[in-house]
Amino acid sequence: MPQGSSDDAVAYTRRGIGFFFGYTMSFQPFVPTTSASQTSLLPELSSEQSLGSQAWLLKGYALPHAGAIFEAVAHTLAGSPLRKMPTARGWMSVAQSNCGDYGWVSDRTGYRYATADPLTGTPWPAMPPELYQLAVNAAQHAGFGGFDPQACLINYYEPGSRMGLHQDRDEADLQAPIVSVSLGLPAVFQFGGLRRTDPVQNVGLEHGDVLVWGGADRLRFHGVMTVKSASSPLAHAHRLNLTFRRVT
Ligand code: MD3
Ligand code: FE
Repeated sequence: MPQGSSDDAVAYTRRGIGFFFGYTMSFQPFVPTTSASQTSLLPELSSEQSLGSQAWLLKGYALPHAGAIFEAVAHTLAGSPLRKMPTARGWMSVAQSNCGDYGWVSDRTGYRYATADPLTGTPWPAMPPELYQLAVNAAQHAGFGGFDPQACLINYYEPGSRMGLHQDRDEADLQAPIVSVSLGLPAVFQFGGLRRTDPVQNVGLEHGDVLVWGGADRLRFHGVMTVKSASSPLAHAHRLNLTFRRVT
């Protein structure tokens, strides 16, 4: 058994179960309705916005697939439940899990990718083909042909959850694209520069939005401001974000 894992497993389990049931109750299938705050309900109205030379916001790109994504994610969470991971100094604010050949994990000793879930001791659930294909297609759409993701990190934000400014640099190829899919409650994404102190651009992320970035923009600092329990016209109580990565 890896060092420190018995304590962590208890915490994982206590928190994991609550989050898992929270998840099943709050992501029911829904029928979108038009509203002023939701600008991209129609797939044919999805648009691309350039955030950097190799960073793209594909507004509404995942909307036609939202139901299938929720189903696929619920399926993988049945094998590896959501849990708040320990960090060197406390706990992640966001509940997380993974699917695919590798999963991002944090514990008291640091961050890394692992082929097995420390909570279950078994490999992460396979990446569902519809999630894999969505990520490959979105990458292609943004100019990154041949993307072959190995990891899908599932980030689950309850109101009050946030993700502080950080860089993603645990992967072998720091030019390879990352694809992120946002569903549920809206959030304000912070898109910074290559230094922590560089000014940040605030970008609203809504249900169905997809971000793709790589190359020169890959090491930009970024974060997610505290998610609000929105007066969202959609019946979502949480925010779900999926990030697809090449790890090795
Ligand atoms: C732009 N997740 O899991 S995804 C993460 O919404 C993470 O849960 C956030 O940051 C979330 O590591 C943001 C969008 C994103 C991720 C990484 C980037 C955009 C990025 C790295 C560089 C530039
Ligand atoms: Fe990140």
